[in-house]
Amino acid sequence: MPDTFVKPRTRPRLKTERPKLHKVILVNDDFTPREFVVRVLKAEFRMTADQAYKVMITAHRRGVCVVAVYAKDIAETKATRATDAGRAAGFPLLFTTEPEE
Ligand code: TYC
Repeated sequence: MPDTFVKPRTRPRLKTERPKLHKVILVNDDFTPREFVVRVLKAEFRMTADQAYKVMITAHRRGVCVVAVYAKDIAETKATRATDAGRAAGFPLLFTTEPEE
């Protein structure tokens, strides 16, 4: 066999890795009004007023709160849009993403 020959894989892969989901995380700050955070959560993440309030107040008290999980590109798009909504209104509101374990 010439040494450039690559032996084809004969055994099927045992595991098909599912793409990881990514968390969207809301980060607290001292400047963005609570009502504004709630409004962005409702608009961008389709939350009820009740759900949005609970996420906002958790981030306010603990520093961060997981908002939702999505496929990577969707998580990043939503985090960017939500962060941009804050910036457009002059607030330092921040949403980040990170892969789930
Ligand atoms: N801490 C802000 C305030 O007291 C409210 C707030 C909550 C801001 C959560 C950001 O992610 C946040 N006005």
